[in-house]
Amino acid sequence: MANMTRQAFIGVGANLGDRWATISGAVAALAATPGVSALESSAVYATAPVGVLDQPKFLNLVVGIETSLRPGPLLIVLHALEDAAGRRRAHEVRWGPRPLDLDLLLYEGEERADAELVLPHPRMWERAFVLVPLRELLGRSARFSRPVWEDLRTRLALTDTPDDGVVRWECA
Ligand code: PH2
Ligand code: MG
Ligand code: MG
Repeated sequence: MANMTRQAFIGVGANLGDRWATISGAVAALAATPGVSALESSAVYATAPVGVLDQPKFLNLVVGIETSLRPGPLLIVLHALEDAAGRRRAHEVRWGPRPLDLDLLLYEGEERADAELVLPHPRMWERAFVLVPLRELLGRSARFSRPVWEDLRTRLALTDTPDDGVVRWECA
């Protein structure tokens, strides 16, 4: 059977606890998940909070993966990693603080909007904390040059992203 691996991009964010320890642990766990391979990461960015302004700064990055998991099972993996980082979804404020947020941004060849998942992510084009790392990763990695990403690359190149409040972060 033909190789059924699909590429996907995931937005990673954290603004509670030891943000870098949580993020690096979760990215390593994602890379080690059966059905996930070839993980590549953008740089890490310190970003001013969007939505709810009165909360700690976030660390954000974007990772690209290849996966044999369909979007639904991949989403279950992402939620399990958020839970393992101590996230208590039922108790939190929308756009409020969280120890870990893993958002499925784009999944190769997939457009959908249902109760479970909306793809592409409906707010990604308004968010410099997504666009800046995504543009940086795509600009540097040859892996994500499949024709399916051509429109994405073009749109990223044409989109003027005000990137105030999004600063490269050097891990200690
Ligand atoms: N996530 C949110 C709300 N606001 N702001 C920044 N800077 N980074 C985020 O990841 C973020 C946010 C909800 O998921
Ligand atoms: Mg989010
Ligand atoms: Mg989320």
